[in-house]
Amino acid sequence: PTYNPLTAFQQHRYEHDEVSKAKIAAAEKCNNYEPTIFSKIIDKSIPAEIIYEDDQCLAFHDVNPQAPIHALVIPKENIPQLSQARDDHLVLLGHLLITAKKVASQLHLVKGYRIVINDGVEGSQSVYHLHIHVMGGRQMNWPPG
Ligand code: TR5
Repeated sequence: PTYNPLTAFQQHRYEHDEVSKAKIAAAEKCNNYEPTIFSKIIDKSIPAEIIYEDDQCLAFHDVNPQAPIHALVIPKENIPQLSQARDDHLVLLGHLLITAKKVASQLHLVKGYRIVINDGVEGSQSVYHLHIHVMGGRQMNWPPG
């Protein structure tokens, strides 16, 4: 049987929800490590407002910001989602987090900020290339929706 990320109940609930359908389709694709839009941002075939780049990662402004400052930090290696990261990604994952805090500092988020990683369908992940959200410039609410 093929891997189904949803229970039958959730599948039914989501049946008429186009957004959820798209998320499910994306979640299924991620198992094939298919390149996403972020691969095109990495190879510069699609433009992005780049904040920081090195040999391992890239940081850029989110195209649909959910806060006055909303940046993304992504590895150049295509790891589809956090739950698919391996033990040997330890140093890379640390590098992404350190980069996220440097980006926050570079963007003057001196009063604090929110770091988010969405994973999978129930985590509302929509792009299956691992990314860290760096959000700030307003009071963030808790708990997140
Ligand atoms: O929902 P998750 O956690 O997967 O977050 C994906 C994020 O990627 C969202 O916040 C989107 O707004 C963002 N996104 C999607 C696209 C995109 C982008 N950020 C910058 N540039 C983008 N391009 C060119 N194309 C996208 N489809």
